[in-house]
Amino acid sequence: MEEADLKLYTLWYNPYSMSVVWALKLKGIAFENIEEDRFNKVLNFYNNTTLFIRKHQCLFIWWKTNFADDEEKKKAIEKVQEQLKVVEDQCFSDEKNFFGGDTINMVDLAFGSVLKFIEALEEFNDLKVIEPGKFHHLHSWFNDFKDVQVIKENLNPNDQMVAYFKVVKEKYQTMAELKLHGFWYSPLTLRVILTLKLKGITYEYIEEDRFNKSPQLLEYNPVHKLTPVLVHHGKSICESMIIVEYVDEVWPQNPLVPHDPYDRAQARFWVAYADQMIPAVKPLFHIITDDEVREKAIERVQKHLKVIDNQCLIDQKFFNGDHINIVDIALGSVIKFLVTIEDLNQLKVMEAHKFPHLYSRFSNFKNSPIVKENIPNSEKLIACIKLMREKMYAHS
Ligand SMILES: N[C@@H](CCC(=O)N[C@@H](CS)C(=O)NCC(=O)O)C(=O)O
Repeated sequence: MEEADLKLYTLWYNPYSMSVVWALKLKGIAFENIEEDRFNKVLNFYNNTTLFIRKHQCLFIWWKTNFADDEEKKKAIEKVQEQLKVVEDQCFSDEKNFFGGDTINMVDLAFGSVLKFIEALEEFNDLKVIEPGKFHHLHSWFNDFKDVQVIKENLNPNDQMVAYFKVVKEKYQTMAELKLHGFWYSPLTLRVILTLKLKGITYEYIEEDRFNKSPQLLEYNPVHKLTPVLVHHGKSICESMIIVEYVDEVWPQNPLVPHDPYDRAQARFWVAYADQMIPAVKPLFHIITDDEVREKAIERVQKHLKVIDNQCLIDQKFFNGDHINIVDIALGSVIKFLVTIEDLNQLKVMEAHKFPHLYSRFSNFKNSPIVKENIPNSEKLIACIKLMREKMYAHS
């Protein structure tokens, strides 16, 4: 079989992935191994992890945290050992080396990957769980298993796994410290998501329901009761661009706000302009049946676009010059909203020939890697906005 015919998406340190990799290697099947990034797609990751936590709760606890005290540590070890004891007492027969007899089979692969994971966790947390005295059969079987040529050649080194566990732990700690409440389809939430992604910061994302906001959101933003809200160490920060600047100050890597005071003032001017443009864009969100009213609404937005095209984009520093900065984030999110509405309502507002600079800069912006990866999918967005609009009309 050609390598291109078979693709395997893995997390290299994960026991499930390990079992499948070993199975393919044992069969001598060529495959393309595509390594996934656990933290890149935070939402999916959470969904998947829920399953993982349920299945291997005790293992997961070890990985994620330090034990609060010795009692907790003891309990976690006991819980895993209870399960290992079942395997030790029930699964082995003296005549066979492996579950598969003389050669390994799928049971060996399944247990092997879990034991490998436990072994790395033992080192990571300085614990002893698979004690040879208590788990004689399991211990010697695992040594034989690791000695099988194909397994030996495809065994992740413990120090590499321990180093990765450390990274994961740190990321979880940041996630516990930093939470973002938002709507995935909102341009203002997008501002904050892009900022955090551009800085490479891990956070927990909490999707709010516009029609049934969480009590936490109402508590964190009691004044406006709007998203996005960032919660850092339990303290909330509201207003999208205030959040962007806050993040930029706390995590200075990949700076977004210009250092020079004059440039900074200019950047803030255009950020304010992007926000001032929103009330002009909003009416286009609705179905406007009167042609004259619709044309007037379009003209109003186009006046703003002209100003940006003529005044803001002359300066290469802004709107995707060398690096994305706060002006790109503020304007880019509003323009993304505008072009979505254009598609939704079949309007032509940001015409390339009328706003050539804006048109090409927005295209650079949306195609830059971090933006491309995190900007909502247009079709999904339009479907969602349509539904939301119906719901809003039904409520009013
Ligand atoms: N100026 C605020 C505006 C926030 C805002 O309007 N958020 C909208 C989402 S795009 C919201 O939460 N709407 C919910 C509602 O209106 O109840 C900011 O920049 O964060």
